[in-house]
Amino acid sequence: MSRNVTIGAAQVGPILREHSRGEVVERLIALLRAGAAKGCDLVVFPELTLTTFFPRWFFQDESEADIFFETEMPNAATAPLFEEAKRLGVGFHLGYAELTVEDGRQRHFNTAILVDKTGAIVGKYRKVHVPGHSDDRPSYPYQHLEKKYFETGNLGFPVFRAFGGIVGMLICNDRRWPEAHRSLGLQGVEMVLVGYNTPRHAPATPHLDRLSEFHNHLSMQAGAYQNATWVIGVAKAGWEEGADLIGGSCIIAPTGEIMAQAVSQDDELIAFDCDLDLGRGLREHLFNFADHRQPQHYRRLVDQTGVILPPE
Ligand code: ING
Repeated sequence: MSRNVTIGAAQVGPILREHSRGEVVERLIALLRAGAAKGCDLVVFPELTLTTFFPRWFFQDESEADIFFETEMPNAATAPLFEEAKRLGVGFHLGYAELTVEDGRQRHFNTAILVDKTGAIVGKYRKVHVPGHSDDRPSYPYQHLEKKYFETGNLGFPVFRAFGGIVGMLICNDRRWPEAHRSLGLQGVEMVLVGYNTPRHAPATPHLDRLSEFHNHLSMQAGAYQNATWVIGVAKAGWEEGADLIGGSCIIAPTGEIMAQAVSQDDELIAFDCDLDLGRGLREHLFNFADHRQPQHYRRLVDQTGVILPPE
């Protein structure tokens, strides 16, 4: 009997600085309901879904940025989302800025959680590949100060048994790094959930702007195919506080094919009924690690060529 999970990718349009958490949660609840109406078991929201992408601004005093963080989850603002999800019997993935105390000190993470159909948090991931810069670059039309506001995630690349399969999470820049997908793939992941906020124009690499959508899908389709897993990529999209964020939210099969894709730059729910056993077939044949990798030979080759030459 196949193991099907109907997944909704809930793309979110621009969130402005003036939008309250309550206003945003109302939009998320509308998307959750749209997913329930399409029979979704799980609805995936983007990275940093509760606020505007605040790392585009330089705050001299980092505590000024703390207003964009959540100190508890759920909390008063997000409780309605958890309650509605439980009432509808739909799970969800939520990206948000996490401010917590660990090892006796304040910690700031770019975080994503997995919530099951009972409203319980069953998984958490903290972004490992924190891009951008920490210094003020006022000459840029908008900045990318994630390195100033977030620490490197300290939870590794965990997978979770949920929704009848094995689920992993990545956040935005993580999706560009093969090791991130591979770390989940080597644990047998069957669904990778990835929220992202990606500006079309990257001030540091303007020559790549024309490829922003291509690189977005290339990264996730490769991750899906080479690890025989479903990948659900969900954007915060549209013209947000002077930055043009790409959309292109999509549901990608383990074959690497895009099975559903958003067509707007705004709030939009796309859904697909995902057969988790599709990946199992690829892992048993095409990507049978034990059969085709033969560690004793591979290890020798890597040892022979294992020297990583320093840049010139
Ligand atoms: N955003 C971007 C991303 O990796 C970026 C950062 C933009 C990298 C453009 C390269 C080019 O999609 C986040 N939030 O990681």
